Amino acid sequence: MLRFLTAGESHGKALVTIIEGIPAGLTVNFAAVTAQLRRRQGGYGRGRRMAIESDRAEPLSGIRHGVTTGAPIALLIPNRDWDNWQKTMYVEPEQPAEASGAERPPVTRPRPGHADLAGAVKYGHEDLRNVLERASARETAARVAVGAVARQLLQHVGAVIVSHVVSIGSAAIADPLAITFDQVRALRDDAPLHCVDGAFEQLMIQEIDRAREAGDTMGGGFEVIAHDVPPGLGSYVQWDRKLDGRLAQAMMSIPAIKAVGIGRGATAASLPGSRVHDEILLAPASQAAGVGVARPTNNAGGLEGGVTNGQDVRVSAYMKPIATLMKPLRSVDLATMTESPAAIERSDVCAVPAAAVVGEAMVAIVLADAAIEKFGGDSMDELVRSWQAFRDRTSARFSRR
Ligand code: EPS
Repeated sequence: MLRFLTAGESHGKALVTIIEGIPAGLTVNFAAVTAQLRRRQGGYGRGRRMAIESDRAEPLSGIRHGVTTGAPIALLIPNRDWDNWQKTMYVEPEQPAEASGAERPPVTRPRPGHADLAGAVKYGHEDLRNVLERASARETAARVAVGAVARQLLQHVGAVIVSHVVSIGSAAIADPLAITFDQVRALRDDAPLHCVDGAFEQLMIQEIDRAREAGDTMGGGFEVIAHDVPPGLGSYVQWDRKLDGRLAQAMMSIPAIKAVGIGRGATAASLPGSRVHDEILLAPASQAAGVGVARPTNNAGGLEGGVTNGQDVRVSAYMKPIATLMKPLRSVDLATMTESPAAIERSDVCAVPAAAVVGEAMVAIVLADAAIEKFGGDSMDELVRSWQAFRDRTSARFSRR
C-alpha cells in the first residue's frame, strides 16, 4: 500500500526518495522532517562526516500548499560533502572542468564485514567504491525522511514511536522490557546515547572510547516502541501479511543489523510458557475503551499471530560493529591478489544511536503501511473516519459486561 524507493551514493550529489501511497490531505510538517533527520545525525561515536552534513529534505512533488495530493512524493536530500568528492564521483563520461574536490585512487582492499567483497564479486567491479558508495549507511537518511512522513500519518490514528539504546558492546541493560514508553519518551534528543539509564550510558560511552583508542569499532542494540498502535493491524491468514514478519524484514534491512526481536525476543525461547505468555484480564471499567482487556505483561511485544493486540509494539535490533576499522583487519588487495590490510575510509566508531532513529523510521513505515491497508481510503479523511468507526465498534464490543 505504502512503498518507497531510494537512490543516491554516499558521496554523490544527493539522496532521492519517491514515496507512493500516502493518501491525499495529509498536512506535512517539514520542520518535523528536518528534526528527525537531525536526530539521525547525532549520537556519541559518530565520525567527522556528520560535522559536514546538515540534512534537509527538499520536497519536489506530491505536496501542494503543504498538503499531500495523493501523487507520489519525491524528496531530495543534498549531500554537502559532494563538493569534496566531485572529481571522484562525477557522473559524466569525462571529469567536468568545474568539478571540485579530490581525485581518489580506486579502492581495492575490501573491508571484512562491509559489502565491498560480495558486491565486487556480484557486479564485477574493479573499484570497490562502486559498491561501498551505495552500500553506505548514508542511504538511511532517505529512509528517515520517509519515516518522518509516515509518522505524521500515524499521528492521525494516535500512534507515537520512540526508541532507546539498550546495549553498546558488553554494556547491556538487563531487562529492556521493564523500561516503559513514558521513560523513553522523556529522553532528551541530545542524550549522548539515548539510553534511559544514566549510569549505563557512562559505561556505554567508555566502551566506545576504548574502541576508538584501539582503532576499533563497537556495535550494540536498540529497541523501538510504538505506543497507542491501533489493534488489528497485520494478519495471521498468510505468511507475508504477518506484521511481525514485515517488521523483522524492515529492521533487518537496516545496514549492519544482524538480529531482530519482537517483545521478549530470543530470550522467550529459554523460558517456560507460563513466564512468557501475557495473561488476559478484564480491564477496570475506567479503562474499558479500546480492547477492554488488560495485559499485566507485554512479552509478546504487542503482536500475537502477526496482528497488533493494542499493547505497545516493541521491536529490538542488534547491530554489528562498523566494518571500517582504523586499525584494519587482514584482507586481500584485489588488484594484485596479495594479502594486504583492509582499506581505511573515514567512518564512525559506533552508530547505534543513529541506527535506532532509522529503526523508528522503518517501524513507522511498516505501521503506516498496515494502517493504510486496514483503514484504506484515498484521503486522510476517509482513513481517519474508517479508523474511528473501527475503534468505536471495538470498544462497544469489548465493553459488554
Ligand atoms: C559510512 C561511512 C561514513 C559515515 C556514513 C556511513 O561516511 P564517510 O565515509 O563519508 O565519512 O559517516 O554515514 C553517513 C554519511 C550518514 O549520513 O549516516 C559507511 O561506510 O557506511
